Amino acid sequence: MANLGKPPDFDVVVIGAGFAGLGMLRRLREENGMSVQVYETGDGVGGTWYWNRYPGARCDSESYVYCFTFSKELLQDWDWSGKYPEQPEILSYLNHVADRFDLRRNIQFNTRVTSARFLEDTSLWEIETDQGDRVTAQFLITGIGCISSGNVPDIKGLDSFQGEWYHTGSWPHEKVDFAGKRVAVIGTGSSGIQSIPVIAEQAEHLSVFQRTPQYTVPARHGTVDRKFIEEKIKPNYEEVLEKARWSVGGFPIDRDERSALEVTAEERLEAYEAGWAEGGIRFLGASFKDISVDRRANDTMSEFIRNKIREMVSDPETVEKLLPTDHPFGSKRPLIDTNYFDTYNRENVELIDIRHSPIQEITPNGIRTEDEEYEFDMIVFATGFDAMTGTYFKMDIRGRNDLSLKEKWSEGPKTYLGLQTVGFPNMFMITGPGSPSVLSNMPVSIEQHIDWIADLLQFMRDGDIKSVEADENAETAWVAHVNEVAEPTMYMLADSWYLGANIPGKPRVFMPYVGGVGNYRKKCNEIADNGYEGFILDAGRR
Ligand code: N01
Repeated sequence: MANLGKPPDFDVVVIGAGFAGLGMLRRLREENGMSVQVYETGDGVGGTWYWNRYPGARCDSESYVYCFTFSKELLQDWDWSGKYPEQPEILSYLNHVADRFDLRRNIQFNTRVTSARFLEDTSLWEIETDQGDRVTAQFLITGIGCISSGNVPDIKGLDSFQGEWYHTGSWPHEKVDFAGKRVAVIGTGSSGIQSIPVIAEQAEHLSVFQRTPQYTVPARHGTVDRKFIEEKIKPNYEEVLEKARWSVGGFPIDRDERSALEVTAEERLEAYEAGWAEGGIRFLGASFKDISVDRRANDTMSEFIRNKIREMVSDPETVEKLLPTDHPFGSKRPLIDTNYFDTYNRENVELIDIRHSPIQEITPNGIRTEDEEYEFDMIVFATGFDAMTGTYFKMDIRGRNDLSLKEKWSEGPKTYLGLQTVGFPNMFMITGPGSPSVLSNMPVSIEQHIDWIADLLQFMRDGDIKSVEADENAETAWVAHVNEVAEPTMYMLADSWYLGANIPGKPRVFMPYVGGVGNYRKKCNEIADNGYEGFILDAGRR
């Protein structure tokens, strides 16, 4: 009761200084006039792009839409050099934003939030860090990323390995030298397929340990098309961005509104070939409308990609191992690569199928599978993340009645709009589970949440409202809706991290919202316009 009447140390504590944390800080400080403290584990800004420094790391969104949009000047001034932004350049961009908008003065680096507790008598949050901070704030906002808790599989013997080993998601800041080394890469998701071709060029020998063969589409990466940017994008930026905001995936592209099954086989092939030639999101996002919901339509695209693999890889045995046949295209995160399949034509690269001969243990000298023992100087784990919930559970977050978030979400995350969870008043999640988040171009979804949360905080301040909490019925209905829209899609037909399937023991629940960023934005706007329907706004506390 001692805190009653005492103002909090900050209006808002934000966790994380990636895209989400930086944007939230700027918006609340500059436009809402609030006091904000950001805590960040790393020694610099960047979030995902601070940690994921592995060779070949770049974003799958084309660079001109992978950015903040709050400043017209920033949009006009910043020039990306590549069609897809590369990790060092995204990190420079985020550092530029931090400097240009003077954000660092409210960020405490090298500081991990260890716990956050809701104090019911005052409706404040009390936040503790590993640096000994203990502060109070009216609001707690997480900008901790969706894929930020690295997963190093629990393989017997890792401690005994005498070489070097790394996880792609916490790559060293110093250069890792592959020259003359025998390298193993475990995992063929986005991080694996980006790093494998680059490591293959540098290492003496590379062995790729593949559990699930993947569909991947050429990125057609290269330098940015300046003429396109100067003539089509920069003069029309607002229009381009609006299109992205109201699209399905957060990209300003038009989907083919025909069914893959209503056109002739020749027309279909022509469309797939055109998309393949353009590459990346233009193959994935601009394709027929029913690829993600109709298995027969999907089969046409899946088979098209399998045929491309057959054409690109010369050794028939390797082709067989690489062909994805156990899940439809798009049921796992679609991948975009540069020279991935070509890499298997190199003399110094071999593919090891661990679906049929699983890894038994890591030995002092390498890796032993059921069939063979291999020697390595270096192991790279491209084995992904405990996505969407893992980073939340690393902190002890407790809401009303001392309820821990880990306990509340023990059967899978439950949220209202992916923004709040019942029992945790005044806490917001930027791109939390139950929002489009990882199924979209992230900055589009991040900025939508930033603006929506900041508008609500302003509404509360203007109306002298002290606390806000999602209503139980609204949350139950939203969780049911998230499941209902996911159910008929291809996403339910693979063991993916979207479903938590990559982490032993994790509940199998589809975590992001598949209804599209435009529909979702509309829903959030309507809820706000209706006086924040489904949220309990309380003027009484504090
Ligand atoms: O991780 P993943 P990621 N033994 O989970 C395998 C984003 N991202 O870091 O498929 C052996 O996708 C696992 O096998 P399987 C993007 O959203 C974006 O690559 O589960 N293998 C799989 O092959 C992405 O989806 C970008 O059977 C094991 C791989 O490791 C997300 O981050 C770039 C294993 C993990 O793939 C995660 O991507 C990078 C085990 N015990 C990342 N456990 C861009 O925008 C897992 N695997 C470009």
